[in-house]
Amino acid sequence: MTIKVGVIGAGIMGADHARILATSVAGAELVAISDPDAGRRNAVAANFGVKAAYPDPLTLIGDGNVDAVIVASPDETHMLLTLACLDAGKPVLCEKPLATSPGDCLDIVRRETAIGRRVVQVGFMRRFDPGYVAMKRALADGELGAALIFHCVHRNKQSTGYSTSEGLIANSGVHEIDIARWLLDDEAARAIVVTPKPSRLTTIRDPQILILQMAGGPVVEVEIFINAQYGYDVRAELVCEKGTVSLQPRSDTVLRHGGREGVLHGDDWRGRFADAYRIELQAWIDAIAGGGALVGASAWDGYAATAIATTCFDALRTGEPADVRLEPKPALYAA
Ligand code: ISE
Repeated sequence: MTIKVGVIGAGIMGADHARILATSVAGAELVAISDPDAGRRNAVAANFGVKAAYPDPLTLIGDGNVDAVIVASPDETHMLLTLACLDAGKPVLCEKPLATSPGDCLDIVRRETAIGRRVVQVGFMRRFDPGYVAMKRALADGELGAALIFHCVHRNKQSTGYSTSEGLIANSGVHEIDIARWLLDDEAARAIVVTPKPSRLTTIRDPQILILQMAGGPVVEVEIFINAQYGYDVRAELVCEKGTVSLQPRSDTVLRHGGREGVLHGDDWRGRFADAYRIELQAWIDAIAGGGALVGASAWDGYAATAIATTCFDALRTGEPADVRLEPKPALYAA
């Protein structure tokens, strides 16, 4: 069975999802693309032989030839497009964030809960990254003992178009929030954000240190630095009672030149997480085709990530710790 997929958005991520679907995912066919920018949508359509290229995303969702939808349009459009997919009864993989406010995320959670089965997956692709998957397995094996501290580093070469200090958390920090919840199988209870004097190469509070106290005990500490200049760099080390487990620096090559030895850092996240994106899309297609449960982040996870990020905004503004308050979790998302 082939799942016919429509991709909404032909920007950086939409075009990349389209490419991965068209070239590297078994059992999927890219049948439609939508973007208000004719140049971008026509380029994706031409590159991958897609006949249906629409300016309007709702036309794509309504296209009877489209079985499932990827939403990779601007963040503020995610909520309405995901709701439209739910109304059309089509499985949807929505890029992060699920919506830009906790209330909007809850609208999606409520709509999905009323349907009574999971239709929405949120594009937190790190859950499929082989490195993070191995870290989670190491923790589950039990040899390391209980998790104590999760150190994370999230550096971008240069900011990609967002211009507020909150944007660091909403755009980049949100991945760390999600991976910490997933890895530790725990919920954030309290957030603290501290910042040094900002880099002189930016006008916002960059870098930032985000600290999450998890309900079950561990502390998560995240450096976010989105104008780090030298390249894209994501690191993580989980400190446990009897040892630690870290991500390996990811590079296919080691460069030795001019008296130095080093690994290469790409310009953005697409190379670093190429495997994660491919495995994520394959798992999504397999779940839809097999009628099985979706295995990626749920609408509830999308809500939690946005709610925790919003709590971090408060902590950033006030310089004080802020408590995370989540709504009760519906039974649909138990386990
Ligand atoms: C970007 O929007 C992403 O989602 C990337 O995965 C993340 O690493 C980057 O910091 C964000 O700007």
